[in-house]
Amino acid sequence: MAAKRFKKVLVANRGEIAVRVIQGLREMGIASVAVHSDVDRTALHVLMADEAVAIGPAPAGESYLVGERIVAAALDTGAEAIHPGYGFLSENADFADAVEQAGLVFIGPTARSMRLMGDKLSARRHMIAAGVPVVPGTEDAVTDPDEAVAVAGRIGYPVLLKASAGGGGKGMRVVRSAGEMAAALRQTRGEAGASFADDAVFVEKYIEDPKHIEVQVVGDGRGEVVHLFERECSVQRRHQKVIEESPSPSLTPDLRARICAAAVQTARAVDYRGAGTVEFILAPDGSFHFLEMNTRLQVEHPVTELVTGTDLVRAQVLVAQGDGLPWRQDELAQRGWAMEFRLYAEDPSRGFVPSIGRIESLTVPLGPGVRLDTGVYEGFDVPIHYDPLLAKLIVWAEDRDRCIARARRALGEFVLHGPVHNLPFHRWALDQPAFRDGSYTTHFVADSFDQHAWLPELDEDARTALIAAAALYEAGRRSGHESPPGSRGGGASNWRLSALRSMTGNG
Ligand code: MV4
Repeated sequence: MAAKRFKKVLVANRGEIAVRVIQGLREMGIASVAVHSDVDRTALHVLMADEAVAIGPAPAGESYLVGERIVAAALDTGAEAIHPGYGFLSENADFADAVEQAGLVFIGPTARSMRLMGDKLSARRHMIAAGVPVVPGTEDAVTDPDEAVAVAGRIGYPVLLKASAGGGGKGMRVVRSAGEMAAALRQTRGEAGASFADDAVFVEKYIEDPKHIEVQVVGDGRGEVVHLFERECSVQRRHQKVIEESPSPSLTPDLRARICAAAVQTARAVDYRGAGTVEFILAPDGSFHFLEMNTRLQVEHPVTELVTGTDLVRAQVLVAQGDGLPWRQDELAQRGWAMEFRLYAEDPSRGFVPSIGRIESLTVPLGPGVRLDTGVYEGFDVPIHYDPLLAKLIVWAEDRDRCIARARRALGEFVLHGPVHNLPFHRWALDQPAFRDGSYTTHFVADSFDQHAWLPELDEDARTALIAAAALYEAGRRSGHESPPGSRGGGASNWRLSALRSMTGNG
């Protein structure tokens, strides 16, 4: 295939990923077209792109998810290709078809790969046929509770009921005994039918306390596939990843080689084109199983870029142009260690509810080994309509200990005023023993993070002032009650806690 160099590409996304793609295009000498909703008129991706097209009102369903408007914007501006980023239309096979039917190039996999991997049962069947290890379970949808009980009897409890059309942790239910099966199956099918218009549910062995390991792959669509090693993504909260790192602290060289080979086998089995990620679950006994394949560039791709010294957006563009892969497998290696900290506008002390508002001040750490992929700037009003991800801090160092030290330094220098955010959560996570020694699993946040016992850290002066103020307040209150300070049980630590909580708004 003769390579056709793109001159202009439309970026069908917003926020930090749209900025990242625009930067990659610019480095390749390719002009960029941004699209934006009404509230995003002054968003960073719009300011950075060479051109911008308004595509509708704030709700994503009326703008970023309207495929026809995006295709029309590309045709109107003379763009030759569309980069979908992640989320929105990135894994929508009908959109990929519409892009190609308009004579444009979709920078991503074929619609066929997206359909095949978008359905979990179909992905499972393909992987079984390709010889990739999958979690023990059924190859077909299960509707009869007696059949589900028979399967569970064979593979052993607990089992997991999974909706074939589910994703991101939706449509899953753990079943621990035969007595729970009928009701659980009915509920999971009902929810799947209502949420995904597809009530197909299958049974899998439930792996307790797993690690989430994923492998970055890039294919040329003609059978050639390379992997760029793994990312460990077990620091997550309700299926939303918060910290990712590469390499995984849990893989031996042998296990790494086997997981990466299974990922390549997965991608080859579908003649994969472009960048994709194969997700595995790693059980405490060291066995690993295919879970699903994400047919897009992922949020956490920068940790792979830093550890392998590559540019995945450039690779996506080259493959889409028909240039083939930019590297051979033997040119790729992991060097050093990288971690990504997702900066969300959400409040860790209030169940991580999203927060909005103007970015009042922003001091970015930078310095050696620090990268910031951001979608915001000082003065920008964070809209309520989209994902609360503001930016990603990615840190690289020669080994894991130095990476943690550098991350602590960078997170300590980072100042953001405006929306409530999770920087204090990251500083907390870095100090947890299970994180520091790399033993953390997908249950880490749920098991270790207690929002009610958690005090966001204060600097020393603020802490001293608060404790002094609380002591004075308490002494005054107690003298009014005729009881000397400290005469009631647990006094000192209790008042200190409650005073700190009320004064930091961390009740
Ligand atoms: C599992 C599992 C345990 N056993 N499957 C969650 C989202 C989807 N990608 C698959 N997920 C899981 N599937 C079996 N058979 C545990 C999870 C899971 C999980 C997986 C990856 C990352 C974080 C997770 C958090 C909770 C549960």
